[in-house]
Formats: sequence, structure tokens, C-alpha cells
Amino acid sequence: EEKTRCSYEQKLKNAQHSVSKKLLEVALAKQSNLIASADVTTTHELLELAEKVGPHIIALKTHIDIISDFEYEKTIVPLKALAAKHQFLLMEDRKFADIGNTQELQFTSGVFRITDWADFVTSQVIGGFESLDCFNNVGVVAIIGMSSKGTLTTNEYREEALKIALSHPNVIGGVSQNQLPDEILLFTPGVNLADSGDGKGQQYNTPEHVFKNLHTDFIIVGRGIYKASNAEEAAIIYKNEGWKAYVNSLEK
Ligand code: 5IU
Repeated sequence: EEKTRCSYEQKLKNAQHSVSKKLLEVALAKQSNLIASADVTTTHELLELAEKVGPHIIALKTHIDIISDFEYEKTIVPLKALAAKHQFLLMEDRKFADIGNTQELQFTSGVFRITDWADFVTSQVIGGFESLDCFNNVGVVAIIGMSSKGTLTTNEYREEALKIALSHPNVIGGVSQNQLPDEILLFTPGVNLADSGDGKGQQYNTPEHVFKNLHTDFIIVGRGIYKASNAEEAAIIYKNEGWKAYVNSLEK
């Protein structure tokens, strides 16, 4: 039995959190549901990618701790300027996984000072409900299920993780390879048009698959874009495929 999915307009009407609203507004304005994952290791590559794909994405997902020449002034200040210029949000994929006090320190301190620039962050919910309290100036995307082979995010784990995600006011969405309730935004990585895996446990699906079967809201694409010979062209392809798949999934 197929349940119809919720449109971005409907989700926007029901959105409680300012970051959910912003994401949905940008998605509708750009006709894009694409998040580019910038898994690159230098400031130059990061800024170059952001400049090229910026107009076509709703958010740029960073792993800021893999940037080998990170300097707040040289890395974050120009990245923020590109985000403003091209109207995309910054999603730091930090996957916090500790007690609340430690997560708070990791979020606010160190060289990265994530709290000062990220619009939203990813976090495990393994530390329990209160471990998410420290993220009250950003949106949280909770890790519910992983895309990799042999992940421990079983049905039972996902059910419990979802209870925390749905009840915490800082949570705007979840990362999962399964459908989530309409009240929460679904972010799906493991999307690639050319490959089915990477030989390191990653498992890929197509945009068509994840919109049709998971009713996802946003696709996250890393190597499909930043490894392409022309990253901008690749971003346009994923943006168009993602939007087409979203529109088709509304009609089911
Ligand atoms: N990512 C996944 N799967 C997951 C989670 C996060 O791939 O279940 I949670 C991240 C890892 C990487 C990006 O930063 O999404 C996917 O990159 P590729 O498209 O290059 O595989």
C-alpha cells in the first residue's frame, strides 16, 4: 500500500524551526533538493567547490575537521560569504556522539567554533535526549540510519532514535535510508548515478529510488559531484534528477 508523500509546501506550512523553514524556502526558490557533500581536504578546494555548485544546492555539507589548512579567517569567513552570495546553508556533518557537556565543548570551542557559523549540524542521539540541548542556536539532523554495509542502526535502534528526534525541539530532521514521519525532514546520503558502492562499505541508490521509495526530502551527494571532471555540471545533473524524482514522487 503506497502512501502519498508530503510536498515541500505542506512541510513549510507545518515547519516549527527557523532552519527547516529556510531549507524548504530555498528548495522551492531554487527548485533543488540537493545538498553537496564537500569531502575535500584543503580550503582552496572547499571554496572552489562552493563557488561552482553554490547556485544549484540548498546546503553545503562540510566535514570541517578534514581541512588540513583550516584557519577561521581564511576558511570560514569566505565560505560564509559564498553561502550568502549563492543562498545556501552550511551543514556541518560533525556527528556528535558524546555526553551533553562534551558535545557542548566540541560545538563551541576548539579551532572550528562550529556554533559561530553552521546553520545546522548532524548528531548521533546515542547520548540521549538531553545531549541535544546544547544545539539550541542551530538545527540538528539526527542520525537515525546509516547507508553503509553492516551498520548497527537496526530497526529497533532506529525506532528508539526516532523517538528522541521527534521529541527534541532542536531537531529538524533525520539521516536515514528508511522513510520517516512527515513531521521531520529526511536527509538521504548514499546517492550516486554511476556507482553502486565504493569498495569501502558505502552503498548507493539513485535519486529516483530514494524519492520514490523513501519519500526523502533532500539528497546528499559527495563524490558524484566533487570527483566529477566538471563539478558544476554534475551538480546541475543531480539537481535536475533530484527535482524530477521529487515531482514524480508526489504523483504516486
Ligand atoms: N554519510 C553517508 N552515509 C551515512 C551518513 C553519512 O554517506 O549514512 I549518517 C556521509 C559520508 C559522506 C557523504 O560525507 O555522506 C556521502 O559521500 P559520497 O556521496 O561521496 O559517498
